[in-house]
Amino acid sequence: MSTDAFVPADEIRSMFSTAMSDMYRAEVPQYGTLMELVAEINQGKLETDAKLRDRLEHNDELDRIDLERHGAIRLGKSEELYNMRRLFAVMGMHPVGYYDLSVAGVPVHSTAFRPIDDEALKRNPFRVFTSLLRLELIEDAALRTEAEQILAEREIFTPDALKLIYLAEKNGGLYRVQAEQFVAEALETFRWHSDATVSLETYQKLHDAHRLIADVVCFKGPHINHLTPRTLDIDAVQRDMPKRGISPKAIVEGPPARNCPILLRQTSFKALEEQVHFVGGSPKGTVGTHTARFGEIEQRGIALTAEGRKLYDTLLAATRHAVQINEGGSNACDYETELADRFAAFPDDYETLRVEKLAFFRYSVTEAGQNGMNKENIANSVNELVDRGFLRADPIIYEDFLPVSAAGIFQSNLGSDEQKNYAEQSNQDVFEECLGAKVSDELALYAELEQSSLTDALTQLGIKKKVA
Ligand code: OOG
Ligand code: NI
Repeated sequence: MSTDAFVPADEIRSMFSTAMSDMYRAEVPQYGTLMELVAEINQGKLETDAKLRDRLEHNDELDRIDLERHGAIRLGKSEELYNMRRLFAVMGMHPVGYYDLSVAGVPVHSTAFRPIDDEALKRNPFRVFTSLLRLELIEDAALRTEAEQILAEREIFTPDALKLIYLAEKNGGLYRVQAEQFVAEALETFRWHSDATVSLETYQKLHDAHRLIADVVCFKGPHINHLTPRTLDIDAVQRDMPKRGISPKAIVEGPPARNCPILLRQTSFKALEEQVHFVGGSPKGTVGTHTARFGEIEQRGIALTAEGRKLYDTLLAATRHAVQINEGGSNACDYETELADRFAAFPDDYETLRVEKLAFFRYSVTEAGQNGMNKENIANSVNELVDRGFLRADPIIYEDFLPVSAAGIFQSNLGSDEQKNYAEQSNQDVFEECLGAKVSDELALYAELEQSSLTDALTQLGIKKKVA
C-alpha cells in the first residue's frame, strides 16, 4: 500500500479499540482478570460445542470474538454529543438506535456508535454506548443552572483531535501519521482524570441530586466507564467471577439462558472506588472518592424482528411486574425462575424462529444447492429451498443494546440492584438535534442484511422470479 493512502476507517477503529483496551487494562486491573476468564470460557465452549463453532466460522464471527467489545461514556452537553459523532465517524462508527433511560429513573438518553455494514462489523464490531445527560430532569432549578455553568466551561476534546476530525472530514480520510496521532489524541478524551473540576461541596450537592449527575458534571471528560468483552457462555462467567475475586451484580439482564440465544444478556461487577482531588482546601485540593468505572460481560444472540421484539418486551415486562429485585438482590432466584417460566412461551429453535419470522437470518447457498438446482427443481418458497437443503439460514447477531438492561447496568453501577420502573419520557427529536444527525433504525438494518443475503443466494441458484 502506498504510504500516501488514507488509512481505512475500519483500521482506525481497530487501532482505537486496542488502545482503549490497553489503557483500561492499565487503569482497571480487574478488567484484565475478566478478559482472561472470558477467553478461557470461550475456548472451552468452542471445544465442546461443535455446532456453535461451525456457525461462528460460517458467519466469519470466530476471528472477531476476542476483538469483540463495547464501551460506554456519558456526556454533559449538546455540543459534546455533536463532536463525538464527528469523532466516531472518522473510525466508521455511526449512531444507531435511540434509548430512553428515564424509564428507569436514569436522567439520560442514549445511542450506540457502531459500524453499520456487514464487512465493517466483521473487521471489528467495536461500539460505544453514548449517553447524554438530561439536565432538564433535575428538579432543583438552582442546581440545574450551576451544573450548566460548570459544563459550559469544559472542553473534552484536545485541540489536535478537533483539528484532525476537521481534516478527515475535509479530505475524506487520514494518512497513517495523522491516524496514529488521531488515536492518541482521541484517547485523551476517554481517560480517567483524578482531578475534579469542582469542590467537594459542589460534588456532594450534585451527587445528592443523582450520582450520575456528579459523574458527568464534576470531571474534565467522559471517562470510559467500562469495556465489555463478548462471552459465549455468560452463566459460566457469572458463576466463576467470584473465584477470581470479582463479585457480579445479582442477576444477568435480558432474556434467560436458552438453546438459541436471542438479543443480548449482560452482567456487570461493581465500580471501583477511586481517589479524587477536589478543587480548594490545601494547594493539592481536598481528597475524596468517586465510583465511576466497572466491568461488564455480554453474550450476544440472534437479532429479533419487530414481532419477536414485541414478544420479548411483553414477556420481560410481565416478569418484572411479577418479581422486582430488591436492593440487596436477595430474591434474584425468584426472578430467574419467573423469567425462565415466562420465556417458555418464546420458541427456542432456529427453524421456528425463522418460519414464524421472529428473528433475522443470513441466507447462503449450500453445496447441495449448487449441485441440485436445475429447471425441474424450481422451488416455490424460501422455506422449501431450506427444507430441501439448498439454502442454509444462519442467525444474524444482535449488534445493539436493550434499554431495560442498560438501565439495570446503570442502576447496579450506581450502587443498587433494585429495579425501578418509571414513566417514559423519550425525546428522540431533541437528541437528534444535539447529535446533528438522525440515528439509524436498527431493525431496518437487520432487515436489509437478511434481504440482501437472500437476494444474493437466489441469484446464485439462478432463481429470478420472486419466491415468498
Ligand atoms: C451505560 C450502561 C449501559 C449497556 O451495555 O447496556 C451499557 C453506562 O453506564 O454509562 O453499557
Ligand atoms: Ni455496557
